[in-house]
Amino acid sequence: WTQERTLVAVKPDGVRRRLVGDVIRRFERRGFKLVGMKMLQAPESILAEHYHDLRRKPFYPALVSYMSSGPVVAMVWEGHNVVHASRAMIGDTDAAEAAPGTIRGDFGVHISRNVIHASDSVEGAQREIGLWFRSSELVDWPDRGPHSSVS
Ligand code: YYY
Ligand code: MG
Repeated sequence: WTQERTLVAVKPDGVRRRLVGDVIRRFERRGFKLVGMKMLQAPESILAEHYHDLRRKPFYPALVSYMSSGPVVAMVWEGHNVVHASRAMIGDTDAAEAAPGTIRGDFGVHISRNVIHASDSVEGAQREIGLWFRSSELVDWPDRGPHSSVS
């Protein structure tokens, strides 16, 4: 049982559409452990670093302005295989391709309004967690008892 952590963020459209609770519920139901969470108006410095690899894409300016259009809810989830599992839970980037039952398949309306972010690799997750959270904002609470995903 290798424990991983990943960065999940409900994007401004997801916050406006009151989807934060549904997202949290899905991750909790899956047995993942919430170890960090905050709401913030994402500064452009964080967004520029977060989407650094996409900076030359034609959609980049629109992406940064969308991500700045309202608050995001950033979370760190921990658990076995959580990086891969959370990508499966959120579904394809393009809502038109995302399977029903995934977050984007259920709520996404367009590739550019796809409700949620999740890191796409263990290395990417480490980088993104360090970008969005100070280590003092992450809580390593003991996970024992009947609701623990791994007891
Ligand atoms: O990791 P993921 O969010 O699924 O997709 P990325 O390829 O990393 O793109 C990040 C982000 O950029 C995507 O969630 C929406 C936006 N975007 C877009 O607006 N138009 C595209 N053609 C591709 C991506
Ligand atoms: Mg990505």
